[in-house]
Amino acid sequence: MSNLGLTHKAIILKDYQVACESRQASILGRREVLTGKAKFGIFGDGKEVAQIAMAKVFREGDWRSGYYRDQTFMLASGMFTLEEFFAQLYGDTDIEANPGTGGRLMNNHFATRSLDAEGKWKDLTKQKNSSADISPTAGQMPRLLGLALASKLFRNNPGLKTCSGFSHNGDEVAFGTIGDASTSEGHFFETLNAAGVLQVPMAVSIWDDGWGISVPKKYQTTKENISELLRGFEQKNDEPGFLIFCENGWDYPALCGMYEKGISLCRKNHIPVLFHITGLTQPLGHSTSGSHERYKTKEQLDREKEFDCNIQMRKWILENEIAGGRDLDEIESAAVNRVKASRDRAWKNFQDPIRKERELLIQMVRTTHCPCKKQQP
Ligand SMILES: Cc1ncc(C[n+]2csc(CCOP(=O)(O)OP(=O)(O)O)c2C)c(N)n1
Repeated sequence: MSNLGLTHKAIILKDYQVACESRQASILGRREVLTGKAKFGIFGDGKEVAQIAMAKVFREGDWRSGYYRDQTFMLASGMFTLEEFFAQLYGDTDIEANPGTGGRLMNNHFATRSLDAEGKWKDLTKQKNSSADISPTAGQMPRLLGLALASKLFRNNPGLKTCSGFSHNGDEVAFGTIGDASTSEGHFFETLNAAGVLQVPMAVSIWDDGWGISVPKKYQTTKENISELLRGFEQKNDEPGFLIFCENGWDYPALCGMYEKGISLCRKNHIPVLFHITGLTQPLGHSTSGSHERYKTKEQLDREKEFDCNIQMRKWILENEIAGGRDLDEIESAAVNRVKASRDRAWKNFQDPIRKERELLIQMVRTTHCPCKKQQP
């Protein structure tokens, strides 16, 4: 059991609330796309609990370099709001509403702002940071290495000691995330090897749901087990290498304990860490462009329903008598309402400028003399 507040009922229930809100955001987000209000959706459903555990050890000054499944991590770490979730889904170009992308990136591509309105560096040690996601899978990996190397340089290079606003003695960890299929890319292996050689504070989480769109792991990963393949990178007998952890993606207390242990060693000793999170699911399938019922068997779909991380977390709370079924029902229905309200606010904000522009245009047409006006209804 970890020290990360798991004895406190309020913290556990708050975590469950975030998991439920994030799931509802995915469900409603998919609906927004399928009803034509947004163009494309790819979400973080099925990966909520592990990301909540990871967010507990993510500090001000740390960096994320990840991919489109990380919405729960972004919400739980406070780098992103539910309103921003919908604003980015709609492609809102208003940077107040959508500060992460300003509508210039694909949905669920996350970023925080490192510069202020005047273009000057903010104090990055006082905020949580995310570099901007890019769409080629595994493209986030080389940048992750660079972010981790920066910490090492800030710790070891005397010339950088006077440079303020970027690092506290290199105590910052670079957190990376990647899907299991994308670990087949060259960038992934090159980054891991370089991090092992350089011994940098890089923490990679692999969200393993067993699929790369419709391609199962057996066609993608030797032995169908990426952490087993990477055992050669593991630190042994004080030789430089990686710490490797493997945990089920639905085991909330174990995940919290694992991240606490792994990140404290990574931060203090600059040892790269790999977290292989297995047994994750995709309740809504890969993206709004497909339907996983077409390529997964009934047995697979049933297993995914049973081992859905949010359902397993609910079960754990009940079994450990942390809260009753009615309390959890209330959290779940409040999550539905909160997400709907956030969607409505984001939609209104997105529509308002369009509405105003349209009204202005109508007014202009009405007040301008137009020869064909009479023929118009
Ligand atoms: C370099 C590259 N090749 C192909 C794609 C198309 N693509 C987008 S997501 C994806 C599958 C990724 O699967 P995985 O890494 O397991 O992540 P998951 O979506 O399952 O979390 C593919 C092939 C891409 N975006 N970039």
